[in-house]
Amino acid sequence: MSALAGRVCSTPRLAGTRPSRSLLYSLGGYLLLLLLAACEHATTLIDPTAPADTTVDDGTVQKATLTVTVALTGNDSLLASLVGCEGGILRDAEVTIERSGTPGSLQSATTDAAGRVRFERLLPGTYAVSVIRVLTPDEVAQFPGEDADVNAFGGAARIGVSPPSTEMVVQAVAGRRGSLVISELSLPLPWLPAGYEYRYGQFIELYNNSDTTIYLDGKVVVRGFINGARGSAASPCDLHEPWQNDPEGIWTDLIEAFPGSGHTYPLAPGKTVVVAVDAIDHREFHPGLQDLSRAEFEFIGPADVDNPSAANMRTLGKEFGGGILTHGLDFGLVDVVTVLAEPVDVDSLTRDNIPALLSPEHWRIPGEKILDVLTASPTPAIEATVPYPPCARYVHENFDRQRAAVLDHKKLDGVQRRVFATLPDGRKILLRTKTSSTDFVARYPATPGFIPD
Ligand SMILES: [Ca+2]
Ligand SMILES: [Ca+2]
Repeated sequence: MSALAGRVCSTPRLAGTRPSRSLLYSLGGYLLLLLLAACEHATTLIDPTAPADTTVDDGTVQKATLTVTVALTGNDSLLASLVGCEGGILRDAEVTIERSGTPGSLQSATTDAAGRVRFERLLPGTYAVSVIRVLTPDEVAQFPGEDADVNAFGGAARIGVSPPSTEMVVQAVAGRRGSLVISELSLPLPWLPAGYEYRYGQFIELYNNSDTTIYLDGKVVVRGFINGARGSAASPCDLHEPWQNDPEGIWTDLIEAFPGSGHTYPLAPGKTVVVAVDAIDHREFHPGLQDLSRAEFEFIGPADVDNPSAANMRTLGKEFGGGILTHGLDFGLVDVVTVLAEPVDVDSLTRDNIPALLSPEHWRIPGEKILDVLTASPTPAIEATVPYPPCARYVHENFDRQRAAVLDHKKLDGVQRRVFATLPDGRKILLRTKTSSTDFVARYPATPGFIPD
């Protein structure tokens, strides 16, 4: 890897340091971010000259048609029949397709009465297909009591599309609203007048989306394995695919647990809790940041502020060393895999060494422990400037069907889970279909501690 990357990696990125502005600008913002993200774990660095897949329509490629039928089986089929979708077929579902390695190739359409949709004039290639039909509260009211937590049908698959036509069936399943969910993640990265980027204003907000009190004690907040989110010649997507696309769970080396002995930290239905990287008033550093001094919890690193009124999260995974993790967990710069899970005994988790990482040891959070997942990537406009294409999947579709392309760190906003319904007493039920692209939107400003309408 080039001397360029070496210089970037050796540039400290701590608040209070002032890396050369000319160096930063010469690289371009997101290229820099990518390199820094890679440097966090000293992942094999990326050849800046490697082209992204920029296949274009030059008039010589034979085009293909893709027909998608959305089907349901078993109890999910019975539920669908209660909302007008007879015969194991899902009508009025939004089907979205995206060609692998081609940012900006998203298309979507709605299924007809036969549960079918057709896309014309596609470039051949591998396509990610996702399906969602969000139910209305009136539709959910027709379900039996044990299925009152269903709020959508969704599904996903990948398929190779070739001329002249390809047909496929996507199985959709009922999505349930869950219990403790991620309601907001904010990853602001303002450039301060003093000449550096400030990254400690991050927070995650969780929400009790169920009807009963939840105890946070021991539950874990995890940064999933994201260093392989983008492919390059030195670190192709295939290399990390077995860990990224593991149907059994989500791999991580950064695991943070709530303190408490079992019943110390109750969270009532409809209530939020905020975990800040630093529980301080960040407006002191930039007016667009948030006052997180009343956050209930904070992450703690080796060179950190410690607000005594915010309980400290416990580090169960890799200890934070130096570099950019000096203030505790950091949710990421370019791509995001954030996982919420039941308490885990790290010593009993499945371990593995993931190749091409300086810190290869990772643990697997098993699927049955996972409560909620958010996967996200930059907005399409920013994605178009990132020279390294995202890999097909950041996690297996068992956990999240499609990432939300919403990240823009300069906007200082929050990636927020959408409201599905509001109960007569005002309590909000949030949308959870296990499809980040459906469930989350970016909103300015961030709203730590409350759910906006
Ligand atoms: Ca901290
Ligand atoms: Ca909020």
